[in-house]
Amino acid sequence: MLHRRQFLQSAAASISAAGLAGCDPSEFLAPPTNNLDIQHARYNVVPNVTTTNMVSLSPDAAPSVLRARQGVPFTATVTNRLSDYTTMHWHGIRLPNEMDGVPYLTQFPLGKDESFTYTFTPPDAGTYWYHPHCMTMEQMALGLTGALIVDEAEDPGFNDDIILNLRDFRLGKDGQFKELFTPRGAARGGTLGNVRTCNWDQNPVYDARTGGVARVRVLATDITRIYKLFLPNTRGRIIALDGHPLLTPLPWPTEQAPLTLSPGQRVDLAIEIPEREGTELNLMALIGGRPKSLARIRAMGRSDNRKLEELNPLAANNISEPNLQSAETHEFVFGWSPSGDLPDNGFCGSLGYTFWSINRAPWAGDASGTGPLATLKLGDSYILRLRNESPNVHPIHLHGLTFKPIRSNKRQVLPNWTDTALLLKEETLDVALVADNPGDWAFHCHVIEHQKTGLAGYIRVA
Ligand SMILES: [Cu+2]
Repeated sequence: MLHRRQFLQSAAASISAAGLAGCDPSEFLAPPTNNLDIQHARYNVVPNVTTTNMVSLSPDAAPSVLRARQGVPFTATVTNRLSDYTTMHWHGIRLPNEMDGVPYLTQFPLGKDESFTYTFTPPDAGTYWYHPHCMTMEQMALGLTGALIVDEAEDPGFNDDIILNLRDFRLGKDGQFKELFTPRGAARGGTLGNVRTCNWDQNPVYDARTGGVARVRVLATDITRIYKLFLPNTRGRIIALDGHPLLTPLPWPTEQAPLTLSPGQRVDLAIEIPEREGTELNLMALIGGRPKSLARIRAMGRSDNRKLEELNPLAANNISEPNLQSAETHEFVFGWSPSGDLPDNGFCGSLGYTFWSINRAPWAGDASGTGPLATLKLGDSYILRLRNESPNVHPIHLHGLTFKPIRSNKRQVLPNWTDTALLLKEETLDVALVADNPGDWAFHCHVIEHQKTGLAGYIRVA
């Protein structure tokens, strides 16, 4: 094995050799490895008060935005500096099963000071995110939810690329965390936070080129809240949902008809920045029926005089179209479970009780406990019939595969590719996919208290 110094010397030698050849030395360096240390952090979420005991990738900042490029290998070495176990999951990315970060299903959880190197080549460009998949109720609630941006192979030509990671925290008057979950919350819609943030700040402002066209990526990484979003007095269009360019257009959201973004979902917006420097646009949400500003975008600099119409549409990601004629249907019933104690079956934490089930069986959440809910044949098309028997809504997330809603008994659905579909009360939603990625893929509600109290399972593709 090379020692670090020898490695540096040999790297320097190759750079100087490349330099002699008259080439750009940076072309000869391997893509950077992301070294991600999961650790405790302190941060002023509320001005002048330091919230301690947060979880991030650095001691004093929100989880960093990670960037990958479509079709180029991405590597991240994750080291656990916490005393609890953990893993990292890459939400929405179609990757090899062993890189999916689901404890026991795809890997063993990482103990203190243990590392795991995740490496995959993202096939799809767009807005994705990362979060732990072990001790999720604690580590996500304490802050560890970050953006993973997969840049298009060709630059789509925006003036700015603004990332708005939305989430709440449950803080007391002293700025410290209150109890993160409650049986009452878990049995209903989940336990809501009380401090709304964007990138861990309250109603922050970001600058964008005056008169330019900005790409604004909004990520709902909260563990509970379903956002109802709109941008008043803003000229824009929705260009992608859950990572993928739209196949069917979505209307521009308004206060009367806001865009619903449930936990796990992302939306990409193209926005015209006003022509007058200093003008602010607001990303708003209806919270308890009232409009609240979550983030602001301010026009700065000399005008670029651009219009939305100048933009080329984003290039489609290459996703196989399911054959609905040959597709077999599998039904999944999301409902209650007899309330009871759920034994902790591993190192990834249990809330200690169960309220929910898929196909009548509760599952411990982060860890595999029962057999697959369904086994799909590699390469075949399927319809997954998601049937909600409960009076609550559930954002249903499937790992490793991309699907599209095709019909519902409750509403007209728009067939856009996704990894997370919000299932309404008493809705039966059919989604279609090609089972083209082999492995055991976690399938669960993204209201984390639901996931951790029974609403989780996995689907096998073989
Ligand atoms: Cu749920």
